[in-house]
Amino acid sequence: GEELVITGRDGERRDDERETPEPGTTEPGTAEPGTPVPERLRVNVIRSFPHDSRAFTQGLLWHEGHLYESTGQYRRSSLRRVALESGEVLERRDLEPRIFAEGLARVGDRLYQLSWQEGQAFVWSLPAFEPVRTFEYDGEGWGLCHDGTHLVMSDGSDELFFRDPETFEIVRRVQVRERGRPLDQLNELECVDGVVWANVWQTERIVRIDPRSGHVTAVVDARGLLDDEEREDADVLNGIAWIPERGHFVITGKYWPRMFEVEMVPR
Ligand code: DDQ
Ligand code: CA
Repeated sequence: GEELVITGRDGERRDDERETPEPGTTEPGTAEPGTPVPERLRVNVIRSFPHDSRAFTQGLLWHEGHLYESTGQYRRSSLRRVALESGEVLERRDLEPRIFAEGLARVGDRLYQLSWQEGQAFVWSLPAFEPVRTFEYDGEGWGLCHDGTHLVMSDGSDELFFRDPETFEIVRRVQVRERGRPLDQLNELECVDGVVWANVWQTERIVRIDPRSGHVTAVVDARGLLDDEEREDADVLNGIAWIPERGHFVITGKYWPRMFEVEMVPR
């Protein structure tokens, strides 16, 4: 017969996860001298919405009532305008098949879209989604956000790179440290009010980074968003967008069938 499965849809950790230590973390209270002990947060789900489970989400942001999403994979990468409540794709541009798209950020009426290993960033116009220009860069492209002055970029390493949106040149870089230890695999990013939120690739952890010092000041346990059935064909959590009008985040993942409007609350 069918088993009753209690899911974490409400953001509460399930019984089987309650005693499981978070991967890659140490006991609370231990940190290298002079480094902050991160605040421990979890997600509280306000609502959830459908998400295109064929979207390999690599970048997510909110602007004037809509979500904008970059999706990856060779031959299938795209830029999308998405309705939050229905998950409907309202506008879509497909990238060249050789491009594996990554992070997405908005600067004024321009969207900047990274590629994974192709060394090119694509600039699109808003609202028309017309290609504007391309920048070249060295190394990999992972996450991207705009802090009001610079583009903040991750590349899978333990550093964040600050780029001039006019030239795409690196003007500053900072090493990210959690309790004094390097933290790499920083993937999708979200710049919010002077801090940078990053989800850590292949985990259900989201960290809050002070971009001046590189210190991780909070760690969010985002486990338990998808139920067992939804998780079957889903890949990793990836995609954080801040909705200022609601004071909430939207979180989804690669090939996730749902997205979640959440608030970060103390554990
Ligand atoms: N990244 O999103 C972590 C930056 C890259 C994810 C790439 C996942 C591999 C997909 C298969 C690659 C086919 C060549
Ligand atoms: Ca984002």
